[in-house]
Amino acid sequence: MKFFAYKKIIYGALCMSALFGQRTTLSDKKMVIIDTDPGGDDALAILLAAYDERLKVCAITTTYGNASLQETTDNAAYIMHRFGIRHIPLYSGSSKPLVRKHYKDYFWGPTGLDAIRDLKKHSLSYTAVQRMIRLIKKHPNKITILALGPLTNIAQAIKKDPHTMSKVREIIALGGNLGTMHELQGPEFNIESDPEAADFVFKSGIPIKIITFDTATRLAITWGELLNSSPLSVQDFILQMFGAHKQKRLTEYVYDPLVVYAASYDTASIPVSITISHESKNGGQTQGQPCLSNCTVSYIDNLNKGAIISYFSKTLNLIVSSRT
Ligand SMILES: [Ca+2]
Repeated sequence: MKFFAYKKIIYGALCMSALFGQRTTLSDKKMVIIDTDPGGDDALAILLAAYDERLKVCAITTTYGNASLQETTDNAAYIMHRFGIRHIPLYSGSSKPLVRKHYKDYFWGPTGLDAIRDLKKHSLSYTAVQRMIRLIKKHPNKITILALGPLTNIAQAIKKDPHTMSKVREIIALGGNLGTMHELQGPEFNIESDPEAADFVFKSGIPIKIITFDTATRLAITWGELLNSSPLSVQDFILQMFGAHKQKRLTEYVYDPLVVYAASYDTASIPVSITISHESKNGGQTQGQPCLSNCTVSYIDNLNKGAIISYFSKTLNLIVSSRT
């Protein structure tokens, strides 16, 4: 049997990992699907998850969000190619919210990766929802979904096959704003992009942990700090991505990678009851109340900045050691 065919079978049976030389065995690892809309934050989250020794990435599924579905998928494919992540399948999913129009954030520039332009076009499969369901069916109660973009793909999967999706181990999402910072009110982008999908997912009964925009902002890990703890290959990528906006970007905060840390360390969370505004304009505002019974949603609040920076450094530096 040819090496690549043999390897494909091994990875198909045990799910997939981009790690080489890992100390943890494949069966010990926490299986994850990364649902994402790259996005510079997403790019680093993908790298961390792919090289984290505790995680086994079964698939990367893309959604519209920071940019169009074509652009976010091209960006994901580019990141995977650039950093040697070859054994994780990439599936594209939703191109728009359940009922609303997609508006781009432009936080990461018009194409989602700031200054990196003219990326190769990746053909779109639109199979993210089916593949997500298929993986959950194959590994019931084992797979955690890391939700880094609008929750449309996950909502579509629950609508299509609620029984199978009830066997998702948990969802860890970057989403919502509990309004704990006076200067940071208003909806958070991922929930605001598709409040109907978010509401559906939050009410599905699947255990969901959220890291909210205010919590992540209060933590205040800057791109500059992440850059300083990264190997040269990642520094080059970050600086290329930032292009002319480098000085401004390096003082801004890192968000999506926190989800990967929470998955890797099973970070504790506090039960919360979330309501999501459905106003036709400016919907997506979240409000939290203490949850006293039948709680499936919780928020992560107890994050340690030093421990997270140390995790980023340790994990990203595996990129160098695994490729040399
Ligand atoms: Ca994102």
